[in-house]
Amino acid sequence: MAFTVDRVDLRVLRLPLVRFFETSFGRSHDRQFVLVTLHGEGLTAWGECVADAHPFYSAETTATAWLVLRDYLAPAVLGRRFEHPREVWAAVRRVRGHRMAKAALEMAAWEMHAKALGEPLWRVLGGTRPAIASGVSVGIQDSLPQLLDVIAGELAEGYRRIKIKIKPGWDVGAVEAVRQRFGDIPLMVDANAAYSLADGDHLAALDRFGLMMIEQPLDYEDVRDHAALARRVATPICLDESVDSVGRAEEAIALGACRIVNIKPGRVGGFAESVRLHDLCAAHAIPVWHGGMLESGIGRAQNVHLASLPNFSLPGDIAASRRYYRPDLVEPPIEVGPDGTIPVPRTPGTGVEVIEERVERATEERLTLAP
Ligand code: OSB
Ligand code: MG
Repeated sequence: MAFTVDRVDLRVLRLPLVRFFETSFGRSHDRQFVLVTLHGEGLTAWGECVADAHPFYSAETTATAWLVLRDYLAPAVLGRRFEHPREVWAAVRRVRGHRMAKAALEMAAWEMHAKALGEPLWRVLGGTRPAIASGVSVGIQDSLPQLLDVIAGELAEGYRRIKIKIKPGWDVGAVEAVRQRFGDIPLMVDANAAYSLADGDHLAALDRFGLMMIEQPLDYEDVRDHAALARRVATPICLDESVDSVGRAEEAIALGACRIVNIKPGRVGGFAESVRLHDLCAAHAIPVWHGGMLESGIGRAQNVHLASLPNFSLPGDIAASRRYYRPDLVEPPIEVGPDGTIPVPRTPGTGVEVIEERVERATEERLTLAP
């Protein structure tokens, strides 16, 4: 449904994590992010930018997202009438890159569109599943016994698959310990680009553990090297960081660099690009799953809707609010049932309410933009 954006609020929020989260690129104890609020048609819609305070996962940071949203993206949509949220991507096309900043704005526009229509977000995105299968991403721990304790807790919660973060020195031994203790659970690893092709033999040593996949073993630009690695390891390779656009995914698939793709709407520039990526993968029989960026309930609730599209056939990294933030910024919080699934809300919009007083408390900086 057509909508006009009358006002854009930008905020920088910081939330402490319930427990630290460590990947091959470092340990975090809190999450800083830009929150976009769109006002129009008497409605409020939200977009959480997944860029972090540091440029370790992506070149974008909260500071770059703030600048680009303030000076270029918000001005490109303010006061403009959109017939459909798909038009937002074209409206910001002149700005190169900055896909996470664009995504925050674009995803908010989809939420506004759904709310204006009185439809749940999944319906306007093309979702079909009534519930999504939930997995967890378990960070690098201080010791193997600690890793096993954390995983035991997650399995008791009902999660459908376990992903552990790996890096050189925390890989084969960790996987071996997990297999020994928990047997044949659905298990995968994520290296966040910590290896190079020279580590091919070492990564092939993971083959004997029957992992679902190895996520992003090599560097961001090394699509060709991933294709070479895929010929040396039996475990399927999944790409995360390398797939920053639909075009890059087309190349990766053509080269045989991946058999599975992780979709994060923030990484590719929003929902329209995510749906295109989802459809491209489906056309090539490449299953996808929904990644996570330690989102608050605002971003997490939107992710649940996208993950209900048909080719999201593997459990993703969308887990319960309480693993991350207590309290979360939304009510009701995102919860995982004993069967390891999250229901996809059937009420208009996202199905969650943003608790503005909690947003206010977490706000470090704010700015209101009007035409
Ligand atoms: O590589 O998937 C990743 C978190 C931050 C940055 C990158 C990644 C992750 C996760 C956490 O794995 C997923 C989540 O629980 O939100
Ligand atoms: Mg990843």
